[in-house]
Formats: sequence, structure tokens, C-alpha cells
Amino acid sequence: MLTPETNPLDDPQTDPFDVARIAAEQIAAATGVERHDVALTLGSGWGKAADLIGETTHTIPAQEIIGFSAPALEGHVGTLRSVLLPSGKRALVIGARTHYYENHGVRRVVHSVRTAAATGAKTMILTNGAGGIKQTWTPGTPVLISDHINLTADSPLEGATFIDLTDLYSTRLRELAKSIDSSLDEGVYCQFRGPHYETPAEVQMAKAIGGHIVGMSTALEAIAARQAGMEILGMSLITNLAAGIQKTPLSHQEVIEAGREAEPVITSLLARIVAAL
Ligand code: 8IG
Repeated sequence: MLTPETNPLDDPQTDPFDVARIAAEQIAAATGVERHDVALTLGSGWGKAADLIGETTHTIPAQEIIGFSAPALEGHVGTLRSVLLPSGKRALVIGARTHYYENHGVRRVVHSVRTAAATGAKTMILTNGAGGIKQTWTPGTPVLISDHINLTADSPLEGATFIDLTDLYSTRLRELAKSIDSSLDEGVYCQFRGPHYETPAEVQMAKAIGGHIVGMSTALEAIAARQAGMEILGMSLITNLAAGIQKTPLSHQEVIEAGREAEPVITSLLARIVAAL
């Protein structure tokens, strides 16, 4: 028997920012670290970056913190880590992403970002594994997210909350990343609901409306991060060419393998970016 999960975020009477504040207090209590400066969400392929950016001083199973859910997918590590950077700054590393396709609602999707903001983080680094529409992006290519198209038809904002999304993916941080690796390309990220991959026709639609990257995360999180006042850096690891762009069917296994092969290169890139923040 599965024990029914209760999550205060599921109660519409609960203020999600209250839950995020309590979560941040729990993280401070568990780590003894009063404030974090930067937060990173590590998507598929990016997991090892936590080991390279600094010294992990505390690892917390995410489900011990209010509002977080147990990981839905094998290979998605459900931990929160406090990492001491060489600069003396503190990073909160979120290895516990709740995807929109899990159907737990958008509050749970963005809870980690709101919690990161409540711990004090001013910079939010969002990473993911994704499909590429540009032919030149072979599997294993990291790309900067320059903007997004949110195709979920949902928003983390509740009520008449109007938030500007101009320069959502900070030009300043993209320039900083390019100063570390001048070969970094950038593109517009389309968040689809998933969990199925796109049809080739949907990929052509994404291309026609200005998309270059297709994925199942990040856009909703970026909106919540902006609402919380954070500066955002988004990076995708292209693990596959999008459906129809590559001639062979997409397989989750192939995606995992491309991530594994690219991991040393992209994680050291990310470590150098974090060191330069
Ligand atoms: I990894 O091709 C990965 N995630 N939507 N499409 C979408 N998400 C993805 C893809 C892809 N590859």
C-alpha cells in the first residue's frame, strides 16, 4: 500500500510563500547555514556539478523539507545540498525537481525555486536536459537559454499578479557564461507539458514560433524565480535532436547516455561559471 502523501501546497488556503519560508527555516536549521547566495537546480546530465563547484557540507533528503515531494524518476536525485564555494559564498543545490507532468500542480513545481529565494539566494541557475531543434547541436552540446515560450498554458502566479518577463534569462549572466566559454550558443526554450516527447509536427510548430530547444521544465520555474526577484541563468544540455530533426526515434536510454558522456565537460563549465558569479 502506498501511504498517501500530504503536502500543504495542495491546500488552496495555504499561502505557498509561507510554505517556502518554513522550508527555508528548516534548511537553515538542518545546515546551520543562515543564508544561501546562489541556487542551482540540476537537471539530467548536470548532477555531478554539485561535486565540482565546492564542498558539500550538508545533504538533506528533499522529502524531509516541507512542501517537497519524493523523486518521481530514477536518476533524479531527491536531495538538497548546501555547498561552500571557494569564494566563501554558499550554494543551495536542488537535485529534486518536480516536473509539471507529474500532475502535482504548479505550486509543487516551483516550490524549490521559492524556497531557494527564501534562503536568500539572489541568483537562480536552472539546468535541464532537452531536445535540440538546431541541426548543429549534436547530443552533448550545452546551450544557454535566451528566452522561453511557455506551452503549458499554466503559470505559477496566482490571481492578478502581473510580472514583467523582459530579460528573464539575464543578459548579464549569459555574457558572463560566454566569457568563460565563447563557443556557447543560445536559444529559445519551449516548455511542453510532456511526459511524451513531441511529434515531428509539434517540433516544426516550435521551430516556426521561434523555438530552438524543447523540454519539459524550467519555464515555469524561471517565472517563479523572477517573481521572487532572482537573476536567472538557464542552461540546457542537448541530449538529443528533437523528434523529426533526428531521423531515429527518441529513447530515454539514449538521453541518459548522452547526458552521462557530456557530464564531465558541462559540469566543469558550470563550476567555472559559478566561480565567476
Ligand atoms: I532530455 O526532445 C529531453 N527532454 N519535450 N523533448 C522534450 N523534452 C525533452 C527532450 C525532447 N529531450
